This record gives sequence, C-alpha cells and structure tokens, in this order.
Amino acid sequence: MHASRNEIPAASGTLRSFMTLEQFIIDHQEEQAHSTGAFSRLIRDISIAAKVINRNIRRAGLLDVFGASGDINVQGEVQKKLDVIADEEIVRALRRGGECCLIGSEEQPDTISIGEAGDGVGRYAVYFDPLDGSSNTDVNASVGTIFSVYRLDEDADRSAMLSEVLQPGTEQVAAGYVAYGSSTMFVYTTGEGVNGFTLDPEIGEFVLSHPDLKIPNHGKMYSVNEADVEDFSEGFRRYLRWLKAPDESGQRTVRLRYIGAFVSDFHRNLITGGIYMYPSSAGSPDGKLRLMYEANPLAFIAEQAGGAASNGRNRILEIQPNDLHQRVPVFIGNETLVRELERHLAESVTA
Ligand code: AFP
Repeated sequence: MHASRNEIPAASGTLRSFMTLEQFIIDHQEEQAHSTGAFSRLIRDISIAAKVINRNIRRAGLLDVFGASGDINVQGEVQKKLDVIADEEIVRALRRGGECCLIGSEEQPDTISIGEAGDGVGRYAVYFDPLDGSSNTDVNASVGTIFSVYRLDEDADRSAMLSEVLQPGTEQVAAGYVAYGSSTMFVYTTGEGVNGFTLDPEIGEFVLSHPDLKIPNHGKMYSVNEADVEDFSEGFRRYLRWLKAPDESGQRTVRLRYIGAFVSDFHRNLITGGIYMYPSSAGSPDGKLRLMYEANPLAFIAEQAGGAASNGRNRILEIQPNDLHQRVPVFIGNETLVRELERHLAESVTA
C-alpha cells in the first residue's frame, strides 16, 4: 500500500490525515488481479451515485419524495419513489462512466445492455439493489444500496451475455454496499479483505474509517423476522432455541436485532458479531432475498471478513444461478453460528 493521504484541520487545531475512497482505490489498483483503471473508475462511479442517493435520502422528508410511486416492480412489490430515484441514479452513473456493458437491477425485469463488450464500453457487468429495505424510508430508519461486479469475457457477444453473467458468486470481482444509517458508509471488497469508508459531509468524500474489517468471533446479535416462527422448519426452530439457550452461568449471550433492511442488519452484525437469517418458510420455500442482487454480494463480503454465508446446506457463493431474480434462503455472519445452523438443519433432515 502506498501512502497518499490528505490532511484537514482537526478540532484541536492540529492536522488530521485521511485517505479517501478514490485514493484508496488508486493506491490498491496494482495489487489486485482485476483492478485496472477502468475498474477503479467503475467503483468511483458507483460511489458517486451513492452520494447522490444519500443526498436524496437525507432530504427525503423535505422534498416530499416519500411514499409509493404507484408502479409495481418485477418482484410484485410497490416501488417507492426513492427506489426509483436510486435505480435511475445508479444506471445513469454507470452509463455515463462507460466502464460496464451490462447492468442488472433488482427493480428492472431484464438486464440493460450498454453496447457490446470490446466496442468502446467496458467489460464489467454490475448487479445492484438500488435501495434495500426501502419501506424503512417511511419511518426514517436505515436503508442501503448493494452492488456486485462481474467481469465479462472480452469476446462475449450480446446473446452470450446473459448466460455468461449468470455466474456463481465466486466469480464476482468486487462487491459492496452503502449503508445509509446515522452516518453513510461505503463498504466493499475486491477479494483482498473488506474496507469501510464513512462519508464526511463537510468535504463530500468517503474517508477510510474501518480498514480491514473482520467479523468478531463471538456472535452477539441474531437477526430474523421471528414473527414468522410458526412457518419455519422444525430444524430452524430448534436452532433458534439453541441460539437463545442460556450459558453455564445462566446468562443468555445473544440479543435480537432486526431492522428489516438486509444491509443495515448485516452491517451491524459485521461490526458486533452475529448472524442474519432469512430462512425458507411454509409460504416461501426459497425465502425472500435475491441471489444476484443481495445474497451473493454480501456473502462475498462476509467471507472476506472471516465470516460465512450459507443457504442452509451449501455455500451461497457456489450456487449456480438459473434466473436473474431468483431467491435464496440466507444465513450469513459469524462462521461458528452459520455452521451450527447447517448442522441443525442437516440433523432435522436425517431425523
Ligand atoms: P424491502 O426492500 O421490500 O423493504 O425488503 C427488504 C428485504 O428484502 C431485506 O432488506 C429485509 O431484511 C427483508 O426484506 C425484510 O423482510 P420481512 O419484512 O419479511 O422481514
């Protein structure tokens, strides 16, 4: 790593040095197999869209952009105005940047092609969930943006692209999310660990604040919509009982936290240790979360932070996708907790 830091006056009057996301990307470009100038620009484009989305979220109450736009998206859900705005901002940033040739959005039924790989546009494909947990915006709670980057074969023709891009998550060259919480954070990985950047509103830059993030070994939090407990499998219910059982000293060691926005729940558990779960249930055998837009990118980050991500049986990153919008049960976070979950589910199958 090369030092190229800026300095700003700290409250004490002394100078405080800091590294912006852009500097960080450039400094690490040559260390990563897939990192080229185009890749750096792609991440920068996403970060610019994130700043614009952040501005809209922060001013949402003032601009009267809360509430449903009236459209139904491909998942059959009512789109929120902020979903639409976020979707447009990311597509615009990616189109303008010209580093990717294919875009897939959770809000759009099909992928969007931008020219052909090799004819003047970049060779990356970007999948994203523009505003994860968007119903939270109505109640001023946290939301997020998730993105996943694949590299397409330079010779790929347009017809080959869809099948080519329906690749398992192990093929991601980068993934990340933006958490719009009490502060705004940009967290991403290129397969060389996970780094988190906090938006400094004074200078308008994401600044490195959480280098080399690792999920703590002790699992403190568990996150699941326990209102559905009667619809969960017996194996999963037994796991929940195991999780909540008091230790030798009679103390319960876990706490339940569930915001209802995957990014926010995942981010908290990444910092504090814990597990996020969206299991299959009687009515939703594949759960709710989308493999390409939500599960794969956060699985990549979880593993890079020393955690694990499973669909209950297998590693999420190894699932061969067969549909752009396919759903998958998700158990993600502290590795010990994920493995124990798999053990409980396997035992209930063989019982
Ligand atoms: P929305 O984007 O429709 O609010 O859904 C958010 C989400 O996909 C994920 O971010 C949450 O963890 C999960 O759904 C919450 O779903 P439940 O309301 O069923 O718990």
